[in-house]
Amino acid sequence: MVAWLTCSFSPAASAEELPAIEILATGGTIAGTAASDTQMTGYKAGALGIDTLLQAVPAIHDIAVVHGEQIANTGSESMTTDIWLKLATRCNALLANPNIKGIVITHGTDTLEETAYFLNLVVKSDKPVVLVGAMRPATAISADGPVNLLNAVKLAASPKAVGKGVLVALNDEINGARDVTKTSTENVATFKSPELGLLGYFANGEPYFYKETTRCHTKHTEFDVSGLTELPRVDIIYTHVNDDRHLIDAAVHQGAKGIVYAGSGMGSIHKDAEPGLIDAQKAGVVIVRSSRVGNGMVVASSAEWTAEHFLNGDTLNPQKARILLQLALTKTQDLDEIQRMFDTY
Ligand code: DAS
Repeated sequence: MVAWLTCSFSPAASAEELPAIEILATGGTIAGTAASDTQMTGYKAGALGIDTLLQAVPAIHDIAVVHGEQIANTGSESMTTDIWLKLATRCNALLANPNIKGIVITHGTDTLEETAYFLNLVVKSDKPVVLVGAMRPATAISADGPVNLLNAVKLAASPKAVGKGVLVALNDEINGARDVTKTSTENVATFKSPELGLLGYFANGEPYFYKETTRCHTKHTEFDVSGLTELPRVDIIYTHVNDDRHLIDAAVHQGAKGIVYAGSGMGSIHKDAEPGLIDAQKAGVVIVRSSRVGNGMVVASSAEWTAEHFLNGDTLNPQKARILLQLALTKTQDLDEIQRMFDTY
């Protein structure tokens, strides 16, 4: 039983006046069910289809004419490139239709930031694409899914959201795909853009923008995944005390075309891991220094790392630096060109 409040609304405007919004469902907690309304963990993610989610939020029909598609039904901890490429293809096809004003994607929260950033780089439209999830399953007391979904549809239907890049709407806040990250394993206020800040808020269901990103996105990017069936393998190596080269060597052995090193501090490399990165670079693997810290820039620091042509991951967290490096490698192996991309997106 879905515990969401359901009640009937008479449409405020006739259907032909309301914007058409497509809802692409991928699963996650927003579609999750548990045995009781007090169970907040250990539920089955992606248990409910998009039609059930829409039935529980009839107010959506006052703000848009919505049509739902089930692209996948998975916990996003298991998100795949295949689903990403399906989403990108579907988004670009739908947004080319002049009658469709925007897209909402329902998604698990665990990797929502990654899908948002990937689409921020490959969707070729300035129409709104809004990702939405929930931290409590649909069957829970005070489930956050319904209001998040209502807000997301409102945002996707808003002219204010045009040209803002891919957006993330949870907990009455609007974040941009590039800077947003999940900051709490269980809090409904989990999505933040630490230091760089959110873009706006919802008040009574209305979106209000206060900022927009300075980085290139969506229709202005140089990336095109149409026709691709996979992305180049890029691995992330997370540093720690007593780090060494073994996982770097394993990544190279597995055929990694790029390695994102989640270094300490400003992308610092452990002395016992450095030889592995140097050899990987010499073998043609592109190395990007990122940081496990979570805030601040990673720019050139040690002259030796610059001399070894290790690239700088800017403010992207390691999982987002990996996405940009993957897409960069679909275009070029030129290190100066790839660094330009990290300075641009
Ligand atoms: N079930 C996890 C996921 O699909 C968590 C969530 O959705 O919030 O990402």
